[in-house]
Amino acid sequence: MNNLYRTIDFLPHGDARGQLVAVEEEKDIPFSIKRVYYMYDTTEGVRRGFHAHKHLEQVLICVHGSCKIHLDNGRETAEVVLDTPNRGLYLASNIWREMYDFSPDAVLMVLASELYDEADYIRDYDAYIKYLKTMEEI
Ligand code: T46
Repeated sequence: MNNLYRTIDFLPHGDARGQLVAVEEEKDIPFSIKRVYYMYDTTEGVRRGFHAHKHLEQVLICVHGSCKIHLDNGRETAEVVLDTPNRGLYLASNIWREMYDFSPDAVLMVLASELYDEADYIRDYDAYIKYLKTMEEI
């Protein structure tokens, strides 16, 4: 058990034709899905993210290829490898995240609990630590 993330393994419906994974809100995904986005054609060596969310919950699924996620909650950090299309990475709110080491063929899909709202982002690490202190999380 850790305070940074949890992984969710989805059941692949495999047969002679190949694999199929279905995810349902409030069942496989622990929230109602309001938005889906995905990133691909990521420039080699690039690092993305560098922010936390005040309220947003998300599940990240690398549906093709691989990438790594750096996580930080102000007290501890973790590096998570996403390289399995039937595994999701659940991130609650208030977790700093950076995505890196994308393979050239990586497609990182994200299921989100809210519509896009720039006001929900904390894009400065020092501001994030101050925000956690106001929340008395560290
Ligand atoms: C997160 C990580 C895992 C939109 O217009 N709508 C959207 O739903 C999103 C996600 C982004 N955008 C725009 C905002 C920026 O102009 O797309 C551009 C790239 O977004 P950003 O720089 O925030 O992308 P990342 O890869 O740094 O972060 C994204 C998500 O924004 C973020 O919520 O947790 O992926």
